[in-house]
Amino acid sequence: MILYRTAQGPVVERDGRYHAVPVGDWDELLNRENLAAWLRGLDSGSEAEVAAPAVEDLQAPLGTQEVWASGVTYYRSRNARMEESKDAGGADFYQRVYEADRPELFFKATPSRVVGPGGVMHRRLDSKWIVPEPELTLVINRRGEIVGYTCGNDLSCRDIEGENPLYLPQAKVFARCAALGPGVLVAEGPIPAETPIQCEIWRRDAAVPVFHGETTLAQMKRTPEELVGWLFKEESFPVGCYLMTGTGVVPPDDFCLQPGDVVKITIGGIGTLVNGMD
Ligand code: DO4
Ligand code: MG
Repeated sequence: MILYRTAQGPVVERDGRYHAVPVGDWDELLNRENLAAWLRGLDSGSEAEVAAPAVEDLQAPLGTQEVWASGVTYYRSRNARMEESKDAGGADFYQRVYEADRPELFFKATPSRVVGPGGVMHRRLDSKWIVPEPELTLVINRRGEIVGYTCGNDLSCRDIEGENPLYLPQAKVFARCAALGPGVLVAEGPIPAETPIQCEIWRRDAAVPVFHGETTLAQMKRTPEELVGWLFKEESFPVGCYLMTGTGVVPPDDFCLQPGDVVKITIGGIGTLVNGMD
């Protein structure tokens, strides 16, 4: 089942058919007891059926939740970070966090900094090395239960974070720095390890993408439950929160996003999140 947030209210796709969800408030919906079972049991009579939402009607599938992120959860990210920060002595601390019990967790965005499907993300103008990070994003209710999964883009300024680790918030948090969507795969069990995560970047009218990369969840060093356990330690989220789980796909070191680029992030079972760059 995929839950979409549209201008007309939440819509759930079940076995290829779409139904309006009779709870308009996204925060309330995410925090329902047994969300998956409740959505499965919704009246499937024709009166509840609606047309598939048009792409232009899709909104970022979040309410008032904060978005957090995990880092260096894939070997590919560990290597990329060690390379970008070598002049700042980064080799050691990225290797250490990759191996430590405690993961890297950082604040990524408030809802106003998040764009939805088709939204335009912002290239920080004081960065000369900005890249998308395609990340499985966990949708977590106030009880710390993973209720779903969506595609996330943790847009990152590699030059700013590589210059000095204390600049991480500036490399990560700025206007339109995160994208989520297209919908939420409602968790009816753990997400399979073989789930593919792909990223394509298209430029102007090129016939092929300027970048294509992919990984699978099996390459992630930590489990979603482990990351959520750390995030909810000594912290509470009254309406739940979203957690990006880190990137395993990094474009080559000479790659930088350009105005007009289109980033497509596809995660198996969820769909494709498409965003332009300003
Ligand atoms: O430590 C810097 C950020 C890491 C990150 O965002 C990732 O691995 O996805
Ligand atoms: Mg990231």
